[in-house]
Amino acid sequence: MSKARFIGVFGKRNSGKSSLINRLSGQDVAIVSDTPGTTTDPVKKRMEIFGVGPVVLVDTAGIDDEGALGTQRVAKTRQVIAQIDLAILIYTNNDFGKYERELANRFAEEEIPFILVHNQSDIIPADTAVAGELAVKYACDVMEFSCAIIDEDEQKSAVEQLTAFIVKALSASLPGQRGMFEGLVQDGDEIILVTPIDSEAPEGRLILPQVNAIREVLDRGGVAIVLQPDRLQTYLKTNKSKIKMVVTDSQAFDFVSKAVPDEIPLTGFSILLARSKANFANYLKGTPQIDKLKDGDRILILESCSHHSSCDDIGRIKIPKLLQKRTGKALMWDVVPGLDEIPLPIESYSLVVQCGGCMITQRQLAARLRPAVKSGVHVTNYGMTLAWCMGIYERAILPFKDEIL
Ligand SMILES: Nc1nc2c(ncn2[C@@H]2O[C@H](COP(=O)(O)OP(=O)(O)O)[C@@H](O)[C@H]2O)c(=O)[nH]1
Ligand SMILES: [Mg+2]
Repeated sequence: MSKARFIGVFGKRNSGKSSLINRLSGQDVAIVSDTPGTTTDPVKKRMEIFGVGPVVLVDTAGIDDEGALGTQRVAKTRQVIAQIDLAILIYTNNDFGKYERELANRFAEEEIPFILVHNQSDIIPADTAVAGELAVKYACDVMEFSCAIIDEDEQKSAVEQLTAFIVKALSASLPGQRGMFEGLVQDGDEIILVTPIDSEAPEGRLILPQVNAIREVLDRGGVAIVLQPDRLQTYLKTNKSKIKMVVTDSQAFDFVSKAVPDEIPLTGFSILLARSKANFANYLKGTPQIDKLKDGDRILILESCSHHSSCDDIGRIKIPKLLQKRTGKALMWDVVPGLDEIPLPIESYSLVVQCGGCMITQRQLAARLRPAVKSGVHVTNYGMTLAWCMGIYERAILPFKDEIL
């Protein structure tokens, strides 16, 4: 999962979006010009903000473009909004009109925190009454800014003020991903991590969920015992009483579940990973619905990284095959990569299967599934679907049964 937080910079053409991004990042990354609509593609600038970590500033040039067809503009706005953790909305000339109000309402609707910036205040200063009203109406920070200040100290303090608002808004917003082992490992606990080194294992290294699991067990003061399936039985024979939990690769679940006595909690890396991200409670509700699918039901598969061919295989081939086999029903499929438009109204689907989401942020994941969750369409994800179809789900979620709504 990408750890960076995304900040979208919105405002009418020539309001100073690119200039503000340059000021914030201290570099000339965005093209600044007097000709409206100069930047047509969203420009992304990565930077570090102390207290937040890596952020990506997204220049949303073009989404106020009256030349573009209305529907295109809306789609583009929707795509940007789906990606961001925070919005900065620029207005000038004390004019908070239809365009600004619509955006502010969208942010509120999508639960995206935002900051209002009155830019070009060197030309027309912000009317404090207007700013105050906006601050109350939208319960957000409003600040006066100018990208044209020449005095370095003044510029620095304005940027510091804006940065402070960003830090405040981001730390109050949706919490970041929680740990895979949150609430599961305490000081001194021994956790067995079963990691088969088979033909599917990459050459010379462990895969990321395994590496993260080891690191997190250590961070939590636990003891990580990493072994291959064939070592498990022998190890358990002498150390059983000390083991707090066993985590295994799903592929080895069958074998491992026979070796691990019922009194020791057993789960899978992919389940822990799903638990660490948005929507786990919804997945817990949605996954068992797989067995209620009927002939002709339509399944939506959301593949968040359109370029990752191994995930692609899971979404396009493995999951449909397994679901078909498990249910024995004639199902229909729509596979949607990236942030592409979903072809049918969300209510047309009986189940939404989201990929693991390792390439997107927590908020992007939550935003992607929000329409389904809001409409009461059942949702699950790749790892939990695999577990269900392999018949290992019940035992694998047992350690989290209290988290089921
Ligand atoms: N005087 C003044 N000019 C500004 C300010 N911010 C931006 N500009 C100028 O306004 C024009 C448009 O700015 P730009 O950042 O390209 O706007 P964008 O279309 O929203 O990205 C450029 O000529 C900038 O130099 C400001 O605070 N004060
Ligand atoms: Mg621009």
